Formats: sequence, structure tokens, C-alpha cells
Amino acid sequence: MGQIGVGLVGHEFMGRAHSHAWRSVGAVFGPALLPAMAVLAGRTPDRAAAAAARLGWASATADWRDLLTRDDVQIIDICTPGDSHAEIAIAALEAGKHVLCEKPLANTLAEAEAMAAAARKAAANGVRNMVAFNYRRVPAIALARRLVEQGALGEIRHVRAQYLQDWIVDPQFPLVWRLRRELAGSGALGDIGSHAVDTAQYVTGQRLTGVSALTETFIKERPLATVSAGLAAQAQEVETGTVTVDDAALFIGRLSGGGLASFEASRFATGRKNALRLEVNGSLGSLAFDFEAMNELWVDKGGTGFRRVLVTEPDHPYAGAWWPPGHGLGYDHAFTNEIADFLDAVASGTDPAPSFEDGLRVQRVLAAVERSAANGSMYTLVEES
Ligand code: SOE
Repeated sequence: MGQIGVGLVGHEFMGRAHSHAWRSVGAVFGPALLPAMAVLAGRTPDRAAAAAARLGWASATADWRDLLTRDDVQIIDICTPGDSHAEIAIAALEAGKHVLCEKPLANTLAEAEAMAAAARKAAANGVRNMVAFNYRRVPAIALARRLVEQGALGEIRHVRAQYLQDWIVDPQFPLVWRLRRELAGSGALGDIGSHAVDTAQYVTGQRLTGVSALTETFIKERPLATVSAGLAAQAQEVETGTVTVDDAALFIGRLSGGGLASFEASRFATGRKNALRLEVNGSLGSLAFDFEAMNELWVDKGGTGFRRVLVTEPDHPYAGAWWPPGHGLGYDHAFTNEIADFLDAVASGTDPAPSFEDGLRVQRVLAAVERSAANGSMYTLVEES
């Protein structure tokens, strides 16, 4: 096995999830290229150093640009909020570094197009790119893709995709970066709606060609910082800020194969914690998945009724690399599966999937949703890639 140097930018939720994957991929998959976790980049020296020590990175820097010129970094993994994806990814690709970038690819369609163009140019020199739609590497989702590809569902008639959370139902939840357009690009639509769109397009192998959409922001003002119960109780003047993104997005659309699709992305589905759900109905049968029961895929054959498949068998995607049947995987395992595939693609000189081009396809759907919602839910075509 060879070695390949990795630099990570960002060390919050996604930085922690990716670090776990870089630490575990060698032991589980024995990839052709073993990652050397060379450097973690953060915003301040002390926090970057503390995160590097905690997450297993050999060094730390407070300037991500250092990674562009380091000889011990061949891969740059971007785990920052969307407002910096384009700048970092384009600079990294131009510096000849392979890039893994968290989703959504960018905060705007223009940024996504620039990233995809830079990726195409770099790929001509063997520099690889991937966008981290991690749910494609959940065994049940990969098995769903396999079943559709094998024709088990026949003609696709319906796709029903939801991504439901409830972490901001409390009006006292502060105005974090995910609720600010200038940092996040959009709200539930880009953050979790992008997963629903990519998962639906991946499993069906089809694209959304047009959408009619509604978006809503239920709570429009939020405290700028976490409000202590005492302060809230005294109903003292708490400084607030305006929420500039959607709390929920609902849209319907047509699939390139002629089927009909419905999507729901909400952070106000009280009681739903991380419910990415997909149901696909075809002429020969259906499948249904709920991430909150992520080791199960429900399959109907010919209308005989849904049966539960526990996706932990050795011949199921990824499952055999981990544990014996029935032991199950979790959220973190999908990131290790994803990084294993990325390393294999880099080692074999092939383009990883999903690529920045796939990320641009999702961005085009998000842009069509926002255009439709802004124009009274007018049916809006998704630009062709
Ligand atoms: C949103 O809270 C979030 O962290 C998304 O940003 C992730 O992509 C998703 O996997 C879990 O929820």
C-alpha cells in the first residue's frame, strides 16, 4: 500500500466526521493508498491545534492556503460552511491537489459552475474531485441503486423524498451560520434538500427536469447568541437577528424518465431528528428507506407488499467490510465508505462519484426550486448540465 497526504479544512461537525473516516479507512478497507493525516486548518491557531490533537492530525495551521504548497498534502478535504467551498476548492485544484468537498457543492449556481469548470480542467491532469453526498454510501441506499439498476422496479413512476429534522423548532435557538444566507447559501433546501435530491437522482439514475416549489421561514428573528433561561425568563431585551434562509422547502417535479417526484426538506418536522426518507414506486415493485432505521431497506415485489431487508449481508454494498450479518452500521460508517471509494478512485486514476459535475446538477435543481418559489411556485425547468 502506498501513502497519500491529506489536509483537512474545518473541524466542526463535518470535520469531525471526516477525521473519523480518515482515521478508520486504512484498518477497515486497506486501500491502495493509506492516508497520512498531515495537517488540519482552522480559523485560529489555538483552536486548530486543539482540534488537530483531538482528531488525529499531525499538525495544524490557521491559514488553509498553507495546504496548497505543502509537499506532504496531495488531497484537500473541505469541511467548511458553503461560503468558502468555491475559493478553497478552485485554489486546491489549481495547485494540483485532489479535492473532496462537503455538500452542497456551493452556495450559488455561479460558484458551482466555476468549481465544476476548475474540476474538469484539473481532471485533464489526473487531479480528482468528489462532493461528499455521504448517504450514497449507506449500504441500504447503495443496495437500492443496485436494485433499480438491475431493473427490479421496472419503469419508475414515483419518487417520494423527504429530509426531516427539528433542531431549530425552539424560537430561542440562536442565529447560527446555517441560518444566514451569506454563509449557508440557503436553509433546509441546500443543507438537507440537497441530500434528498442527490439521493433520489442517484438511486433512480434519473434527473429532475423541472420543479414547482414552495419555501417558508417560520421563525424570522432569532437571538444572536444562546439565551440563558434566566435572561429569557426576565424577558430582558435580547439582541436578535433576521433569519435569511428557508426553514422548509416543498417541491414537486418531473423525472427525466417521465415519472413524478415529490420532495420535502424541513427543519420543523417536530420529532423527526435526521429522517432522510426515500420511496421509489416502479411498474414491477417499490423500495422504501428511512435513515432513522438505516440498516433496513423495505422492498415490494409486484405489489405483494413490503418486506424488510436487513442490509448487513456480505454481498450487500460495504456491509461485508465491517461486521458479520446483523451487527449494523451507523452514520459515521458511510463517511469511511465514502473516503475508501475516493482513495480507490485516486489510486486507480479514475473519477470518483459523485463528482463536482454531479454536485452542479444538484445545485441546478436547488436554483430552480428557489426561482419557482420566488415566482409563485411557477413550474420551472432545471438547467441542463
Ligand atoms: C444539518 O444539521 C446536517 O448536519 C447536515 O448539514 C448534514 O449534511 C446531514 O448529514 C446531517 O444534518
